[in-house]
Amino acid sequence: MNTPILHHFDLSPFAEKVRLMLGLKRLAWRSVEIPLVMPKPDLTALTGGYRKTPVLQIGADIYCDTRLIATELERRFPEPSLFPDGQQGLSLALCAWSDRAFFEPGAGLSMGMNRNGLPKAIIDDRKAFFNFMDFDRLEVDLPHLTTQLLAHADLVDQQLADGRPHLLGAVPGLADINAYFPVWMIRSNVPTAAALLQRFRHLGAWEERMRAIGHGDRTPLGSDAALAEAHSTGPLPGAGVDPADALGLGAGDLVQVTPDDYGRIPVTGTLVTLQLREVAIRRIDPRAGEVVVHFPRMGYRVERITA
Ligand SMILES: N[C@@H](CCC(=O)N[C@@H](CS)C(=O)NCC(=O)O)C(=O)O
Repeated sequence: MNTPILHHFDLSPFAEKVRLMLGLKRLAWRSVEIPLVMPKPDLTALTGGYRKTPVLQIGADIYCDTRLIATELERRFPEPSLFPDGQQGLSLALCAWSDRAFFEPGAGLSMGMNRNGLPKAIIDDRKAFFNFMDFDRLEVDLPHLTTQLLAHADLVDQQLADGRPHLLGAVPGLADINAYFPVWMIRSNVPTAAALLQRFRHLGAWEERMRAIGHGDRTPLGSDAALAEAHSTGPLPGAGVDPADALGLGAGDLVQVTPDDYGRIPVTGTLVTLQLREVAIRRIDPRAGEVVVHFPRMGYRVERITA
């Protein structure tokens, strides 16, 4: 029951981030393939509406967003660490860089170069979802997006320029995984990626080292089995509500939690955890039973609602 379940699809770059975390920690995990577009009824039965990819399930605890998934995996499975040499704050801070500034031009290039070959359902879904992408200008913007992507890839190359094997030293960690997943995305999706990236002298060998981390020990699982597992397991007790929290909320308050960037679908439940690093809400779902859905504080708006 404590074996993690990752709800994801193979093409997802944010899921690649978590697959590498699982690989670095050499964990066994179960893989539930989710649809690429809405609706995702089996996923949202667990999350209460959150639709982004990936989501990590452990029993009846559901972890949304890769930055919280990183800290939860580290808490439950400390060794090998995602934060070697005490680099936790810096490594997590880098999520703000790579999840947005590095990812967005890469996602724009991937979409802009492939949109003619993609099913209409995917284009329509992502048009409504990726509010940072101007679909009317994507083709015109390809050169600009290329410059932005390369400027960020260059930061990685600069950091590796003294010959160190990984970004913060000898051992790989979340800092590397953060920097790697946008590069993985464009290598997978952008036909000109090899030509674009060949100017960087250190990137390629580092990418090979990152690939060698692997994905741990993955076995497939059906979404019905994942829902049944949530249903038959109770969630962990929450960490409680910080009385000094600026929002002034209390345990048991009915709240909604909403991403503040894209995919702004609110999730409603009763508050069980409100701490500096995490918010978690309890909800009852007819199929998943009693679950607790966890989010990072960073990037999520928490609001009290009246029933
Ligand atoms: N902040 C989120 C971002 C996740 C995200 O944007 N994932 C993309 C896929 S790589 C997504 O949800 N795409 C739409 C979908 O899968 O429905 C995280 O770190 O997990």
